[in-house]
Amino acid sequence: MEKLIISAAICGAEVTKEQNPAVPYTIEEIVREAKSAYDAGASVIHLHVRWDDGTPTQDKGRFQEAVDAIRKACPDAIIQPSTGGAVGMTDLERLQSTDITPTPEFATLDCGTCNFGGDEIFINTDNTVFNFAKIMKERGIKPELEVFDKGMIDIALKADKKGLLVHPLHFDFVLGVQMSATLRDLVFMAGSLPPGSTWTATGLGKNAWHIAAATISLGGHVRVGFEDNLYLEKGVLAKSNGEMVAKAVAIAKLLGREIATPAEAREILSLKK
Ligand code: KMH
Ligand code: ZN
Repeated sequence: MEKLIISAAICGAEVTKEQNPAVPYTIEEIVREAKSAYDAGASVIHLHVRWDDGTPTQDKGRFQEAVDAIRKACPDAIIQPSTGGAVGMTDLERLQSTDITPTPEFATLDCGTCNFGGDEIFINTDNTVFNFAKIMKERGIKPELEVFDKGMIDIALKADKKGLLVHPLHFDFVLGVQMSATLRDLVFMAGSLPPGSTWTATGLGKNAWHIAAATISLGGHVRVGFEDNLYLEKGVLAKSNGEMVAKAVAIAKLLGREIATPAEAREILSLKK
């Protein structure tokens, strides 16, 4: 089986220090969390940034500062800025994270509108998806196609039909937000991809660890981190993203799956660098 790429979603836009004091806001805290994940075996750092008071932002300068600082601490890590940002941000605001120097090799592309709980809606119309895909293709950025249900795979395939994506495609299944996170769901999503695609899966909250274990067994790649889950196990808050990456590494070891280095992850994902 292909080596396992572990992505660490270290910060997110929604989780707070009130929920887990280790959630990073400042640049120093973001670097601390990126390094803990990288040292534990993560090759991809999925990045959101915050102002020092925790407010989510897609500010280009803040992203530049965070990426430069992470790069110093984790020289070969694959840094994947979010273009999702936070609910309610405009498309232009969100795209700022792709406009830093050097141009990111990888970034997320959210492939549809999603119910985020309560009255929160994360809006990604077809035109938003196509426009983000076009800009990322022009800039030479590989999109990680974030899909929160099967319909979003279909929207990504519409973008592909328009020639807006470069093969092989890479997907991230975000399960447990608007779609449930059973093993049947996971197998259905993995079976719905075009041949040759690679995929990562993320289980939100209490879904994190059964989705990680099943994904490792199925040959997919795994995302863990504070953005998706704050607990190492039921009732035990994770002290760092590194602790969660270490748990994913331990599960992989039990199941006989080796961990990809950043260089190997770049090969598997066909990243340009
Ligand atoms: N924070 C969510 C609204 C992504 O990073 O691309 C969007 C999100 C997806 O987290
Ligand atoms: Zn994100």
